[in-house]
Amino acid sequence: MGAGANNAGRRIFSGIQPTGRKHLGNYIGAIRQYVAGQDGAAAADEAIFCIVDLHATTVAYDPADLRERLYDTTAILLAAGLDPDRCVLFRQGDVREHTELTWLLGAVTAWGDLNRMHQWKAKRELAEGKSGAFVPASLFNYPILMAADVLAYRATEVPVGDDQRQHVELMREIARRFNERFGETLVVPEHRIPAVGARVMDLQDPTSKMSTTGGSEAGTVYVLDEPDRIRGKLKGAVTDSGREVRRGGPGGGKEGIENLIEILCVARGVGPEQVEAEFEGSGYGDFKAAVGDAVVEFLTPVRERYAELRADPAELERALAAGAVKARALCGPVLADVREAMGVAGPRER
Ligand code: AQP
Repeated sequence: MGAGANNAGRRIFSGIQPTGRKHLGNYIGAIRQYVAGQDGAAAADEAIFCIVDLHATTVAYDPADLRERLYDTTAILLAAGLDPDRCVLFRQGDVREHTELTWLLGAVTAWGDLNRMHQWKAKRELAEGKSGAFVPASLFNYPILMAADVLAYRATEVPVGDDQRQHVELMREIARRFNERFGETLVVPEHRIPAVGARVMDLQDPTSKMSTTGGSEAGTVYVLDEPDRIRGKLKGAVTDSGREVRRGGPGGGKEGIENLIEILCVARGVGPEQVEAEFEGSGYGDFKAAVGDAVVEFLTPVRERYAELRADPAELERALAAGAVKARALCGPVLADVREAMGVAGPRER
C-alpha cells in the first residue's frame, strides 16, 4: 500500500457491464460477492460498485439501448441485495475522473502488456468477424479504463470471477509502475476470486466459461430466466457417459458434472462432499433435476424483486445520481494527488 493510501479500512471495488442478460456465472462469480462485501463491510470500509457504461462502448451498441440496459443491471444488483445506503453504487459515465485517470495511466501502461491480454485477443477476433475488421482503439485500451476504475478509489480488494485475473494483474502492475515513477500515490489492489464458482461453465460446453457473448443460449442460465426455462437448461446440460456424481479433476472428463456440483454447492450453500454423498448411485437425471430446482429457488427472489424495481426507472436514476455524488467525493482527492504527482495542470493550492 502506498503512502498516499490514506484509507483506514478496506475498500472493495468492482465494475459490471450494463446488460439485462446477466447470467449465472456473473451472479455467482461476481454479484454474490458484491453483496457479501457490502454485508461484511465494517464502519471504516467502503464497498463501491460501478456499472460500466463506458466499457460497453468498446463493442457495437445502440446508445438508447445502452441506457435501458443500464437500468436493467442496476435493478438486478439492487434485487440481489445491494443497498445504496450501505454501498456506493453508481454509473461509470457519471464520474469523469475515470476517463481522466485512464489517459494519465496510459503513461505507465506498456503497449506490449495490453497486446497480451486474452480478452483483447478474443474480442478483437469477434469484432473483426462481426463488423468487417473495424476494431475500436478503446477495445485495446479497455484494461487501462478498468485499472482507472479501481485505482481512482485506492481500492484494496477487487471481487471478480476467474476470467478477470489477468486484468487485475495488469492493474497491479500499472499501480506499481506509477508509484515507482511518480512516488507512492496509488494502492496496489488484491483480487478476490471466490473459492467455489469462480468459473461457471457453459452447460452445453463445460470446457468453456458461461459467457454473455461467447456462449450458447441453451448453455447459459440467465438470472431473469423463468423457472421452466432454467429447469430445461439444467436438464439438457451436457455431462459424460458415466453415472457417478463426483468431481473428476482437471482432464478427468467429468467437467459437466463438476460444473453442476459447483452450481449446486453455491445454490444450497453446501460443500462438494455433501453433494457427492447425497447423490451417490442416483444417476444423472435425478441429479440434474435437483440442480434445476435449487437454481430456481436461488434465483426466483432476485427475478421477482427485479420486476418491482425495474418498473420505476426514475427511482433507479435517483439512486445512481446519489451514488455518483458519493463516488466523486471519494475519487476526486485521488485524482488531485495523481495530477500533482505527474506535474500536469496547475499546482494544487496549499
Ligand atoms: N462464467 C463465469 N463464472 C464466474 N464469474 C464470471 N464472470 C463472468 N463470467 C463468469 C464475472 O462476472 C463479472 C461481471 O462480468 P461483466 O458482465 O461485467 O462482463 P463480462 O466479463 O464481459 O461478462 P461475461 O459474461 O464474461 O461476458 P463475455 O464472456 O462476453 O466477456 C466479472 O467479475 C467476471 O469475472
